[in-house]
Amino acid sequence: MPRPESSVLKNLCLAIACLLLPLVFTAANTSSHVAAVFGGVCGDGVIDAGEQCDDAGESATCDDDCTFAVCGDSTLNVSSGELCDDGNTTGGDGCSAACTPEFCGNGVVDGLGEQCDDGNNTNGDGCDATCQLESMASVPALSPWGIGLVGILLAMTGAFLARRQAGA
Ligand SMILES: [Ca+2]
Ligand SMILES: [Ca+2]
Ligand SMILES: [Ca+2]
Ligand SMILES: [Ca+2]
Repeated sequence: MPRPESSVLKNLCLAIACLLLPLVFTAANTSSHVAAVFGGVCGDGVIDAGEQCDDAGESATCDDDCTFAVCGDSTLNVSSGELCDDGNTTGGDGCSAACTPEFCGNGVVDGLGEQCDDGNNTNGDGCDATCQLESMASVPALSPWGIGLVGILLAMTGAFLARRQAGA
C-alpha cells in the first residue's frame, strides 16, 4: 500500500509537469510559429516582410537586426567598418561622423578641443600629450647628446682654425 505522502508528491509532480510542458513546447516552437505567421525570421538569410535585408547575421551592408548597415543608427556593425556608433553622425562627441573613435593621439584633429594631433601622446614634439600646441620655446632644441656633439664640433673647428692661423 503506497504511503499517502508519496502519492501527494506524485500528484504534485504531475501537476507541475502538466503546467510546465506546454510552456517548454511554446518556447521551442516560438520561432517556427513566428515564421509560420509572418513568413520568416530575421537571420534566416531570406529577406522577409518588414526586413530591409537578411544576410543571416551581420555583413558589410546589413546589420544583424535585418536593417541596412548605416553609421549613426546606434547599431555597431564592425563588418561595415564602424568602430563605434553613438546613434548620430556628429563629430566632436567621441565618435566621429564616420563612426570612428575620436581621441587625442589618433592623428586627426577632432572637435574635442584639440589644437593639434600628431598621432602620439608625447610631450616636447610641438604637440603635447593632450593635443595642445606647444610653443617651440618649451620644446628642448637639443638633447644632452646633441649639445655635447655641437661642443665637440666647435672645439674641433676652433683647433683647426688656430692651427691654420699658426701655420699661416
Ligand atoms: Ca529573414
Ligand atoms: Ca551602425
Ligand atoms: Ca558622434
Ligand atoms: Ca584626435
